[in-house]
Parts: sequence; structure tokens; C-alpha cells
Amino acid sequence: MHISDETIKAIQNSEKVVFLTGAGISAESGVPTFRGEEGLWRNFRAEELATPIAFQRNPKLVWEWYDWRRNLIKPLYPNAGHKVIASVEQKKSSFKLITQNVDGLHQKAGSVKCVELHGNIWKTRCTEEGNVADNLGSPLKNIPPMCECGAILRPNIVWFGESLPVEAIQSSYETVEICDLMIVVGTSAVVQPAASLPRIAKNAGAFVIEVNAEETPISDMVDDSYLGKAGEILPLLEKYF
Ligand code: BV8
Repeated sequence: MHISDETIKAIQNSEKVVFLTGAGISAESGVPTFRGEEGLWRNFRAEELATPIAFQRNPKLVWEWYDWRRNLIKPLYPNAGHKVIASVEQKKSSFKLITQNVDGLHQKAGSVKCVELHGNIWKTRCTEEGNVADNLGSPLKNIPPMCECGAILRPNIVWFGESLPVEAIQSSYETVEICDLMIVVGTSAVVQPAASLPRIAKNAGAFVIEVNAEETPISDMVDDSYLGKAGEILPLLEKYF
């Protein structure tokens, strides 16, 4: 695949680098995406499951879906795309990874400066006390899992209609407003407010590169768009950092 001179120059001159990732970067690790052919939303009525109302109505059903996803994700490993992002973080003093993913594969690949906009499937939150804890049991012993205080635990994940963690979205806005290079990887760019971050970066003067398996609503707006697999394209960009 040809990498343009503009992309090479933007990467070589970059000082403040931001990556924004979505489910597509984990696809080659075996994690189903949300909106693809065999995507999660298709098989599991996920729009109806990933909401606070669904959880209130039937916490057992919602937890069965998450338990199924946790069991699927647990044995999986980061792929070359995750690893490139983790290695770029080592090379750049001003770096941030903003992910919509909840699978924890970026952290498994060694990413540290990672903001999880939509939470993490390996953490639970008490519906009474609000405290968040790691919960790695897979499969879950009890469905739904209960807090010691007697209340039901929920996945520490942002559902549709729920606000994103203030610190996560605030720091993301601040970062994209000052970055000089943003690389958007593996997202259909439809879920807000994450999908607005590339435009904010572009308007603030950053060079924005998209790496995705298909065209998206931001493809016309970005400076360069590479169609293909993240695990194959990101290694081609790595050598310019
Ligand atoms: C909120 C958790 C305030 C569940 C998820 C405008 C402003 C604010 C809100 C809205 C708005 N308009 C509409 C809304 C509401 C809603 C929204 O955006 N709806 C969309 C569908 C229109 N947003 C919200 O509700 C957000 N809350 O803004 O709070 C508020 C409060 C009250 C009322 C209103 C507003 C909360 C959003 C978070 C929802 N939670 N997930 C769970 O995971 O269990 S969203 C879900 O979609 C995942 O988190 C996922 O990360 C996210 C985005 O999907 P993608 O990651 O992009 O994945 P997708 O499958 O879609 O695409 C993958 C791409 O990869 C594809 O393009 C594919 O081609 C590509 N690909 C595949 N393989 C590869 C590849 N690319 C490269 N290499 C490959 N190998």
C-alpha cells in the first residue's frame, strides 16, 4: 500500500500525537465489531441491551450478554495494530490514546496513556455505592453479580443515553484541540460524542489520518484515508514515527 508524502511528513514532524480507536482495531484479534456483518449489534439486539432501561428491566439478560462477550474476549491477544500504537507511545513524549473499546486489549499490548471513553468490560460498578472494581471472573460465578452491600453490580460501561465519564471526555477534548497529528483507527464514526473528536482535531489544525476497512462519515473530512486492515496498515506507518 502506498503511503503518501503528506502522511510521511505529518508523522515525521509530529510532536503531539493522538490515536482514536474503535472496535475495528480489535477485529483481527477475534473481537466481533458492533456494526459489521457478523457484528454484535446484529446478533444480540445490542441497542436494546446496551441501555440502562434494558438493565433495569432484565439485569440477568444484560449480564448474560456481557458474560458471553467477556468469555469470548478473555483468551484473545492484542494484534499488530495494538502493538504499533503501544510502541509509538514510547517514542512520543506528548501522546494520548483515546479508545471507544471496552475489551482492554490496548492495555494488554502495553498502552498506558489510554483514555477509555466507554468504560471497560473487566470492571463492575455497584448500583448503590457507585464504586468501581476489577472483576475478571469469566465465566461469572453469579449472574447478575452482587456487591457485598447486597446491591446488584453493573458493567462499568457507558450505555446509550448515558453520559461519558466527565474526566475521560473532557481530557479528550483538551487533547485533540492541541494535537498536531490524529490517527483514527477502526471506527464507523457514528457514535457521539467520540465521532466528533476527529473534526475538532482537524478544525484545530491537526493532520488527521483515517485507517479503516471501509469508508465512513469522516472519510471526506480527513487529510488521508487508508482503506484496509489496521493490523497491516499501522505497521507501514510505524517506521516514520
Ligand atoms: C452521550 C458500550 C450524552 C456498550 C457503546 C449527539 C451527541 C451526543 C449523543 C448523541 C448524539 N447523537 C446521538 C446520540 C446518542 C448516542 C449515539 O451516538 N447514538 C448513535 C448510534 C447515533 N450516544 C450516546 O448515547 C452516548 N452518550 O452522548 O451522553 C447524552 C445523554 C443522554 C441523552 C443524549 C446524550 C453514549 C455512547 C456510548 C454507547 N456505548 N458501547 C458496549 O460496548 O457494550 S457504543 C459502541 O459503539 C461501542 O462502545 C463502540 O466502541 C462504539 C462505536 O462503534 P465502533 O467502535 O466504531 O465499532 P463499529 O463496529 O461501529 O465499527 C467498526 C469499524 O471498524 C467499521 O467501520 C469497520 O469497517 C472497521 N473495521 C473492521 N475490521 C477492521 C476495521 N478497520 C480496520 N481494520 C480492521 N481489521
